[in-house]
Amino acid sequence: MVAMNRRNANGVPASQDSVSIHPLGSNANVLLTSVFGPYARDDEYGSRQLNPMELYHNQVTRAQGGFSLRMFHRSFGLMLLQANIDAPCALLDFPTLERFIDEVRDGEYDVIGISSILPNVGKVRKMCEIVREHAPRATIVVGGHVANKPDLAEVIDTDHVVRGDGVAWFRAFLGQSTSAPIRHPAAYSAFGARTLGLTQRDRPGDVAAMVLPSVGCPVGCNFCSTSAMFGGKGKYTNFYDTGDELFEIMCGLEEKLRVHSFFIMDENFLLHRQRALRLLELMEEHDKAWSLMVFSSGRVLKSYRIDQLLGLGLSWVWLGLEGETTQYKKVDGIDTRKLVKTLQSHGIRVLGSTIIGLEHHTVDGMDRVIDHAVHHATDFHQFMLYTPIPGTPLYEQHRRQGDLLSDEDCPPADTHGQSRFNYRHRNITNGEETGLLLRAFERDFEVNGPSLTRMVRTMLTGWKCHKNNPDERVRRRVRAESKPLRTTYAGLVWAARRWFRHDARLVVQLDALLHELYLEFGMVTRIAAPLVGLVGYLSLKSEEHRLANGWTYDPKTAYEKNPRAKALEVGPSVQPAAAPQAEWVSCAPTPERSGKRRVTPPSPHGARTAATLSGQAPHASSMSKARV
Ligand code: B12
Ligand code: SF4
Repeated sequence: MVAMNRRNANGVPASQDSVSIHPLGSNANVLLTSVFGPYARDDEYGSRQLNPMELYHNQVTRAQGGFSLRMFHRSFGLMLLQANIDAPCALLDFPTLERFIDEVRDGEYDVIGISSILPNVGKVRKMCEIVREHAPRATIVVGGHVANKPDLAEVIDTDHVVRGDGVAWFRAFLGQSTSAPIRHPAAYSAFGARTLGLTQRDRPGDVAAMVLPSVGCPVGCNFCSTSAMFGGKGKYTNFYDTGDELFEIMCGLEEKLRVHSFFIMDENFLLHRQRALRLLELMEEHDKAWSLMVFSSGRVLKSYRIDQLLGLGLSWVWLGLEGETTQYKKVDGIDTRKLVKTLQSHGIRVLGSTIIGLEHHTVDGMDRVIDHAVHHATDFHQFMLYTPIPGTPLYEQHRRQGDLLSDEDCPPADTHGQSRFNYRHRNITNGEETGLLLRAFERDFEVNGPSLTRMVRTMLTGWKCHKNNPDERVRRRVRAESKPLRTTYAGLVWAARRWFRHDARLVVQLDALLHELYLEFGMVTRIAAPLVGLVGYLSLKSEEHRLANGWTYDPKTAYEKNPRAKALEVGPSVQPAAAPQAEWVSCAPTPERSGKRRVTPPSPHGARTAATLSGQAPHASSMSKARV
């Protein structure tokens, strides 16, 4: 147990809202870490087999067996923090418990920052205990979504809990300028991609770069923890205010990582219309045929013309469908099925997201809810339980109603949206939600087949529609994206056709798709599909066998030091001479860039301006600005 006003060995007060500069300032030796694994198994610290460190297999393709899309994503929040810390700073991502203990014991750290979401609070508790035991002088800082847990300071032993943006907080804590431009980490969006039992080699050019324009979302849906975390309705934090800044960052990433596609990690990227349209202008001006993958709400998406979306290179969108007859304005009055169809007709792959267990849902009515979702025939479909997460208006509502379950009755480790309710639902009362959720995934797979073949169908449609688009940029992008349709993807459809040979309905669908691919791409595809397909099919058989035997997939540990931390290895005397390293890119004009591109000077009203509280309390959530 720790009171919020405790002081650690360095004399730094524990506080949530204010912080004085660390005594060592930007000479403090910092470790940033995510929570420890292994993840995809049940254990005493809160790992759950049902909650692997994967996006698709966790909550999208989880019922698709060997066809499930498996991949990992780095802890981008931590990477962003490291890129913006001038002090010596090491980043440990996905450690094992043993590796974490070694690092804490041997690393002589002054500050240890732990990032976590709520379900992993048990791991944070254990990690804090380890730090107190092996590095008692270190200051512990805990951030990320776990910070919204109301009683966090009572259940873990930490010096600081940081809610909201950690960049501004850390800069102030280490005595750095809080108004400097935000450096952007140079990171791929995913690694270890695997399907049908085949793990893709992570080659530059095959993977998208991660882009972090903003955090938070001003729409403020009642259940949304990312919106709540950064201020809720009307609020968000921009790291890059303008299309010019973002374009500069993306050019830097393109050059550094040799990518042409970008995963935009922004909860509602297109909502920032001026920024998005300026980005489009710059892409046209500089002839960039980039592909963009974004999250967007339906209403915002509909506010753009299709030529604007195509011009922006929109190739994949995560769209909140939420459900029929919901209260959410973002889908109000929108025919979401029609919207999905329109997007797909232009080759834009859609990941639809549906909530199971809304207030009015009942056990008897659930088939209708599921059918409504499944009939969208999105390329991917996420189903999630309606879950009140601390910090959200929905949580507050249930707290007032008094129907939340205690941590004993529903441990945080099981409150991840794929297992059970953490409150007493009005109509679904006997734990039926677990089965209802699974039924949704299974029904979607049964009716629409594997997501990967759906994606192939959408891409083929896009190819046919835009291979001769008058805009050369659109043509170039569609051609580049469609290349694998001729071989790898055709093989994938062949393998699926063979796998489902006893399922008359899917056979018809897959035969038609294969036939269309042959017609479009001719002999090469007719030869490649069965060859690639057979390899895929055999590998799929082994994968299904492995899965049946309980095989799970976990990310490898990553460990990176910034230049000053590297210099510490050689000895403190060389510290100031540490070579500038570029694991990040910046939109600050540099001599070699400023001549090439038009760069808007950083806006005086940006997130960075909000951060000029210099040296004093970066109450993280106060960084968000009401703009919408
Ligand atoms: C990428 C991602 C993942 C990756 C995880 C990658 C990883 N290495 O951790 C994958 C796909 C594996 C994943 C899995 C899950 N995720 Co997830 N995920 C995200 C996602 C989409 C993006 C995170 C991100 O990079 N954001 C961008 C960065 C810049 O923002 P940030 O992480 O919030 O970091 C900022 C601050 O939080 C803060 N900060 C962060 N860490 C620290 C540390 C310190 C010391 C300090 C001071 C500050 C600080 O500063 C950062 C800069 O401003 C978010 C949604 C979102 N848009 O944020 C959900 C989200 C974090 N995930 C969530 C959930 C629930 C899960 C799952 C349980 C799956 C599920 N059922 O949904 C699993 C859990 C897996 C596990 N076993 O732990 C929830 C968390 C809810 C909560 N309140 O705890 C979120 C918010 C989505 C949501 N709205 O439901 N996820
Ligand atoms: S639109 Fe999406 S990101 Fe924005 S608040 Fe609603 S659920 Fe969250």
